[in-house]
Amino acid sequence: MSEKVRTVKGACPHDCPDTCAMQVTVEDGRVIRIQGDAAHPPTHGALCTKVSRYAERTYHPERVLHPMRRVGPKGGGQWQRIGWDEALDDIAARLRTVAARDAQAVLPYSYAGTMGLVQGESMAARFFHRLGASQLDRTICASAGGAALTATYGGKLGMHVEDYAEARLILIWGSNSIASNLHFWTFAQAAKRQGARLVCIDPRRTETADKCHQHVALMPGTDGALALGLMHELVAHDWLDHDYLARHVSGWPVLRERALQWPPERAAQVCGLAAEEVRELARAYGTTRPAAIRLNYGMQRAHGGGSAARLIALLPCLTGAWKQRGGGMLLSASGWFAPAVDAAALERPDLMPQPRPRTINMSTIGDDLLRSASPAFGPRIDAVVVYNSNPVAVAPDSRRVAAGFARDDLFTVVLEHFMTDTADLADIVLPATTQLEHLDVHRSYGHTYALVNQPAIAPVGEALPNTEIFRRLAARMGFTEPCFADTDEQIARSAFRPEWADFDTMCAQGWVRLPVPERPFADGGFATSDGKAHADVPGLGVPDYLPNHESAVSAPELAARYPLAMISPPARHFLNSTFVNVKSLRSIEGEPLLEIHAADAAARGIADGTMVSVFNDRGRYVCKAAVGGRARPGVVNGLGVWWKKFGAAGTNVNEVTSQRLTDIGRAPTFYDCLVEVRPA
Ligand SMILES: Nc1nc2c(c(=O)[nH]1)N[C@H]1C(S)=C(S)[C@@H](COP(=O)(O)OP(=O)(O)OC[C@H]3O[C@@H](n4cnc5c(=O)[nH]c(N)nc54)[C@H](O)[C@@H]3O)O[C@H]1N2
Ligand SMILES: Nc1nc2c(c(=O)[nH]1)N[C@H]1C(S)=C(S)[C@@H](COP(=O)(O)OP(=O)(O)OC[C@H]3O[C@@H](n4cnc5c(=O)[nH]c(N)nc54)[C@H](O)[C@@H]3O)O[C@H]1N2
Ligand SMILES: [Mo]
Repeated sequence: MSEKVRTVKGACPHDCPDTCAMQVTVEDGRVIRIQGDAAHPPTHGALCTKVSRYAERTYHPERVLHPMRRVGPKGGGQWQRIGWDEALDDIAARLRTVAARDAQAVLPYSYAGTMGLVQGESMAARFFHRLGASQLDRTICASAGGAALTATYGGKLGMHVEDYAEARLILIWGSNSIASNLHFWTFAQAAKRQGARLVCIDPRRTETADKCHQHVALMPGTDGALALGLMHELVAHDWLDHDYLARHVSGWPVLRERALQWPPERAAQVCGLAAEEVRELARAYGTTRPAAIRLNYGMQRAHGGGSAARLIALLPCLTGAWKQRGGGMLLSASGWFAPAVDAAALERPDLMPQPRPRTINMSTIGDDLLRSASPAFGPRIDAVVVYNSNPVAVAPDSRRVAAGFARDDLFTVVLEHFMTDTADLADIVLPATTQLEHLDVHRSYGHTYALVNQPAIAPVGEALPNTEIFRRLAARMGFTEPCFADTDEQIARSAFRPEWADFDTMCAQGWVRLPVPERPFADGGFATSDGKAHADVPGLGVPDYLPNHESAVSAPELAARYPLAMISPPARHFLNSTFVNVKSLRSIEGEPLLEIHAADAAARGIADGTMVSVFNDRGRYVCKAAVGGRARPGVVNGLGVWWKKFGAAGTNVNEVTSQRLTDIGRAPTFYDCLVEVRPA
């Protein structure tokens, strides 16, 4: 190694349960290699295909390198390079004008482009709180499942990912783990080598389903019915842990009555399965120890998604699976970080005016940008500041989202690495640093380690970290509170309470394991007020199966016109809409595809490779058909999330998805979507 070569400790910033520890090799100020940290147990030295190419993204020739102002019509693609001072003066002046009427007319729009606690909602949140801007309800991904876990366990808590290696049965439920949770898959593989049985519960025959012993291909949005069918069998065969139920579960008698109404035949009929599949699955789950469930967010993107997640979260409480290492379930581990992260210090909600500003749900941004002022809604949205998100591509019903962002009287600022579909509709685009260029600290929603990310290189071009952009804006707005002068290191140091994750230890090692107990619920001890898992929840009752908004049961007239149920799960080589513009990854994915079963294709005169139009009352998506075994009859899979400008006719899959929300958690229902398909 030359003397100019050094290794920097990093963390993967992406919205993925794995939050890997990275080793970044820098030579002469340039990143030459990115590897997984072999010492970090969940990462065990391996990165996914996407992030091992992160340097290609950072040094991409199309990086936004300096601030730009729109010239010509909105969306016209004409930009003028401007200096930082001019850009920030301009933005401050515009925000001040809007805020002089009503600061709630300003809306921040952000999600998890980076999951970092520093470059996420620290300085940005302080800024918008102090301004009195509308608050954003960040629901686009996980809030139905999150509400379900909180109702059931008292928090977003679950198994240690490492413990799946000890399981004898793993239900991989609503998760394409090989694509979206690769480091869990490694532990599942270890269990498989020891003789464990792997079952995949997913409407799509995913690459993960290919590698499991059994694939239960249920209809989208029917997981609640399947869980109730399983419970029926657990009761009927007495595969229950009565002691665990008596001591650690509240509301079981009512749930038991409900479960008894769901014999396997009824569940199978709703799910589009054979009764024998339900019976067999129940037998395996009821009689194998340890038994683990890896639930993922795919199953909660439908009307009844929250109730279904509550039912599934209760399964290990019925069988006492929590007692064994390698038993239990995991949807999210992020709640383990709740006591460790000092969110109030990071985000300073105390800076908000009283009464607190209204809240806008990010999942209904399409409608909300098009709404006029009213007593119920409050002021029209006049300014949006987007960072860490690409709503024009990822938010549902995107024809309306794009129409909203195209409003001439809307002032839009986008902090980005690239000219995304959203940046295309901005008034001002500001260049943001990538993970290789800034400091951050991270928690995870799939393991229990806190991580640090040291900057490896100087910012590319004139890019600045999100924090610095909001710091400079705050100064221009005249915000003089001392928190607006905090450096990134001060913010990073204050993010974790030192007794949970000491910053200096994190810097030395790269990561720190939180002191989360082994077999956390072996003897109850849930995070609810009474320490029990709750089947019956005040205000919610006992969970039930709720059919999709868009199904033959709930909307027969709609189902007659649009008979196919569409889901739009992530493509393996993209991360939501991130990486779509990285050529090497895009060439692996090829082009936007709609997977369709041979019988459904034949009935419509569609062959493999036919360009098709996927449509409903909301819009129309044009892409290529992939006829084959990945789609079950009655279901089409539109893999996401492509940038519209890379799609045929400038469309992507969200043209057809709806803004309706889930039963609990106010989340989107991307996978509750009826369509029809025709050759284009
Ligand atoms: N490579 C890659 N990794 C990712 C992402 C990505 O885009 N690409 N996204 C990241 C994000 S933001 C998240 S939230 C996480 C988790 O994101 P998830 O969306 O949970 O990710 P997957 O596990 O890939 O996909 C969900 C699976 O659920 C299935 N599914 C769809 N509808 C249903 C249903 O009704 N019932 C059941 N049982 N299954 C259903 C889909 O077919 C798919 O295989 O992954 C993260 N990791
Ligand atoms: N149809 C359909 N739609 C979906 C889904 C689906 O399964 N089907 N999945 C949904 C889910 S689970 C999620 S989580 C959402 C995700 O939606 P988003 O959170 O919007 O995720 P991305 O599309 O990856 O966009 C993140 C953007 O942040 C930018 N970014 C990254 N780091 C930084 C930074 O440090 N600073 C700044 N300023 N920008 C940065 C990236 O360049 C990228 O353009 O999409 C949802 N949309
Ligand atoms: Mo997500």
